[in-house]
Amino acid sequence: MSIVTKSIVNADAEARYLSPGELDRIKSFVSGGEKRLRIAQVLTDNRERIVKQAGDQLFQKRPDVVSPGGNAYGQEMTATCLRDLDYYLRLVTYGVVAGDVTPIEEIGIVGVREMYKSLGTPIDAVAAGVSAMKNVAASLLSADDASEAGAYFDYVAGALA
Ligand SMILES: CCC1=C(C)/C(=C/C2=NC(=C\c3[nH]c(/C=C4\NC(=O)[C@H](C)[C@H]4CC)c(C)c3CCC(=O)O)/C(CCC(=O)O)=C2C)NC1=O
Repeated sequence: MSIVTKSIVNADAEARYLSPGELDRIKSFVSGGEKRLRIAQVLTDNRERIVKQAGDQLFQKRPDVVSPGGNAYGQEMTATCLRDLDYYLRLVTYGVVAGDVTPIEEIGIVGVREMYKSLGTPIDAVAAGVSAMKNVAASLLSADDASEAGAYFDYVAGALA
């Protein structure tokens, strides 16, 4: 939920007008809108490159995951692993656009620890893959935009670490 929807739901629950504090937060959300959309556009346009390069970096750092016995061993499993990175990049774009980690949390974090455990997927390696995406994305963005986007990658990596 974006700050706009959230503020309206809260205010209406108390049948009141939006407070000055809520209006201030909405103002800063709206004025940052262009920047958030610009970042989401770059991440979306470069998704294949971000996922591919991050995957290469991850498999160099963690050759165990793509070695025999590793969870992402074999063409099909490696492709599924890269698909998961693509999922998280997509969720990061949702967070960037909403200016809020809630969509990321609800779609991709709740219950994920148990899920990866049952799949035998080393979750710390997924987190390392997300951090690698953060670095590749940063190379495509201005320092200021990279720092804004970085917060969402960090949120995911932190939640998976
Ligand atoms: C949008 C929210 C969402 C997420 C996050 C998600 C993840 C997800 N990853 C899965 C599998 C998987 N995920 C991986 C990923 C990896 N293995 C590794 O060693 C690497 C560290 C890592 C890549 C970075 C692999 C290899 C599988 C297949 C495991 C198997 O089938 O044994 C599965 C099991 C079903 C399937 O294969 O599709 C799910 C549900 N699905 C979703 O809908």
